[in-house]
Amino acid sequence: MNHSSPVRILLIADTHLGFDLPFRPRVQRRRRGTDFFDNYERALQPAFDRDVDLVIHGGDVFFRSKVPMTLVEMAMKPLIRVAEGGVPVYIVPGNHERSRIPLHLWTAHPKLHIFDRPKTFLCAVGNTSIALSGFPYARRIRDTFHDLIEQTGVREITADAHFLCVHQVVEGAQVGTINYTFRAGQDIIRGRDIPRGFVAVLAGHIHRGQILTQDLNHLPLAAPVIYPGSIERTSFAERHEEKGYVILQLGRAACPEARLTEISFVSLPTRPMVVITLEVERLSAGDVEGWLRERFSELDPNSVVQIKPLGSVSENTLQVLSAPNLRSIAPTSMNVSLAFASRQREGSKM
Ligand SMILES: [Mn+2]
Repeated sequence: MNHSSPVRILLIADTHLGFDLPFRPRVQRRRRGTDFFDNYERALQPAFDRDVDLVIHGGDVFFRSKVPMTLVEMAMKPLIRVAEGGVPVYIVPGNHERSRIPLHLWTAHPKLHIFDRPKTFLCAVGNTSIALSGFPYARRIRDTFHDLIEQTGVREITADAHFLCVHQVVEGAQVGTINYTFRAGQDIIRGRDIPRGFVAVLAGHIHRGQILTQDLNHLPLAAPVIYPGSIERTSFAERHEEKGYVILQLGRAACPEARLTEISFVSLPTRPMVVITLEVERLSAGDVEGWLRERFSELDPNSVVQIKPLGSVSENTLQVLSAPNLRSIAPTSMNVSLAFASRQREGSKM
């Protein structure tokens, strides 16, 4: 890219690699794990094509904190490819990395950078200098947020544009099918605590893509908080959400300071996710199977289906709903699971 081009940043987060991807599966069935890897590759395509200048991963690279080395290598490979192509990659360790990606390996490449502690990376794109400040996921951040920012050393660094990279909840963020809104809590950053001086806060952790521009009192934030969201649906609470990643464009036209000129959400393909409510008491055990077959036949064969029984389930019905039996009656292209109504708030698992 030449010097007058705007700076383009690819923001991806919550890739949850390893989700439904057992290396030694006990059961042969379609797995969703490949969907996550496919979208990971799709999201990084602009970086493979060198159509962006830098990549930021907002955290939760993996689906949990303990992962096999094979998976780490599978996750690294595309990022190394990006870095090898000359596009630097910056990773914020998320809660699933236990706030430290198991990745001594990952720092082996000079263009792969990890916020393994509060720090600020300086990066030059053409004649624009960009400072990326960040820190790994921190619990109980409400009272330590300012200190963590100070610890990044951001104040000692002069740049055309400063970004804050985090894996945290900011108040006002919404999740779930009921639009649950995060408000007060030890793990939630107050909107008014976002300091001036950043072009934007680039964030992972909230799986629904969204941009926050005001706090709970409708006062403008000092910088927009941009969540690209997860690249695939990690729970049924996300079933209505579009998935994707974000491309930011930073321009300097007629403006002494660089500012965002474009924020584009790019959608990624996802399989339909469907919840089937089974009113057990209205069907005899003998009818349940036929009723389910009928429901399955009405769905896109690539659906990811959850069956939610309502009412008390008899032993016979339970057998119909056993995992092997559900697999035998659903098309093999579907993923079918059973979930009993739970008291857990939808959307609470990130
Ligand atoms: Mn996550």
